[in-house]
Amino acid sequence: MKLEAVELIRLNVPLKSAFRTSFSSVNLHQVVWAHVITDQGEGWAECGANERPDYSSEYHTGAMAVMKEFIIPELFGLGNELTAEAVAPTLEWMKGHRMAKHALETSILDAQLRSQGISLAEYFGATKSKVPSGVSVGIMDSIDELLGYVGGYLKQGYVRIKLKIEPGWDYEAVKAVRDAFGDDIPLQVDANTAYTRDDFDLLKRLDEFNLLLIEQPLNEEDVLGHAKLANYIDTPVCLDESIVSADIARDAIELGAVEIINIKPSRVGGYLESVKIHDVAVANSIPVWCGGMLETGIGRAANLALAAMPGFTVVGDTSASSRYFETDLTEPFVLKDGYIDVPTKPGIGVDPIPEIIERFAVSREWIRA
Ligand code: OSB
Ligand code: MG
Repeated sequence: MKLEAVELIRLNVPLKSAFRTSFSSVNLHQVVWAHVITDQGEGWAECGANERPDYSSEYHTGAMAVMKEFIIPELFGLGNELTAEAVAPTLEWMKGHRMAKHALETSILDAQLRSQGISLAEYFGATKSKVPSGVSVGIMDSIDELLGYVGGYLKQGYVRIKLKIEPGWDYEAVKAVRDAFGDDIPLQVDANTAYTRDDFDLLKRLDEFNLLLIEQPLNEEDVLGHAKLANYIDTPVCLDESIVSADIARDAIELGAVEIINIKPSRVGGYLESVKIHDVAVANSIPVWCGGMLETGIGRAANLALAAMPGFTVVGDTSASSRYFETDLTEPFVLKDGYIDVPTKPGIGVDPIPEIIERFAVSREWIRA
């Protein structure tokens, strides 16, 4: 393949309700899409970067800058040698910027597979045609509000609930959900790095709720702290922010810092690295699940294909598009008896709807060879 042009589209898509985590509260999904034109056809991907560098060091204006200044010129430089598999080796000299790399690698993978008539799920060797769907529930202003949302999601059929937590919104919130909905609902929590090594006793109190896991309680760089915590509490420790590569995953497993891994393709630099993390985890009997970054259909489609791989034995955050959005930017992803169908069409398997892109796009910029 040969790369001919890249369009970077910045979109502001309203959320149905504010999504609050320990690091931010957002009403708008502000996001960048990469749209590549190759001699074999086009491809699409969603960059996982947030508006501010609050989840990771990347943010979307920065991601666009690094794409334009460094990544896209390298890919033009490959000439006819461009393949999705060549992207990571070509960019290996470039430190970090994994979300920016992911957006380009994935849009090129989409173009490649569309031209070959192969779906992303087939390319991954995925074994499932539908995946069970969990939902991530933000921090609320009151316990009543939280119970209203959780009850609504359970009624819709979500098979697992994840509560965002932070100091002051942890034990009581989890207890209220257990008291209201019982001990049998699959329940887990995500702290997005909000605790420290001084909080181990507080986190140990959560053991009484029989949670599936606690996700990223400590700072992303405190891998050893997670190993100490995993030793101290009964709730399985899951890492999200800390796991940025297959090498880190291998080390965290060996250190006893991680018992379950959240794989987010954008965080780790793409789907090819995600597959490597899946393989490392499976080889070490560590279950994995697919996380999300509030993706529109473009990102959601590809995550579902990944989640259909055999090692994804834990329910992920791959919720229906109606969880976040009033208006879909692609074909919708619909919850059916707790499951969402894995796309079967070539590439990521969905197409953006041009009129809807026009409605939400705040800028569109072309970069040509
Ligand atoms: O930590 O998993 C996270 C959303 C944005 C940034 C980080 C996270 C999340 C979520 C929601 O929990 C996942 C989703 O439904 O896409
Ligand atoms: Mg998380």
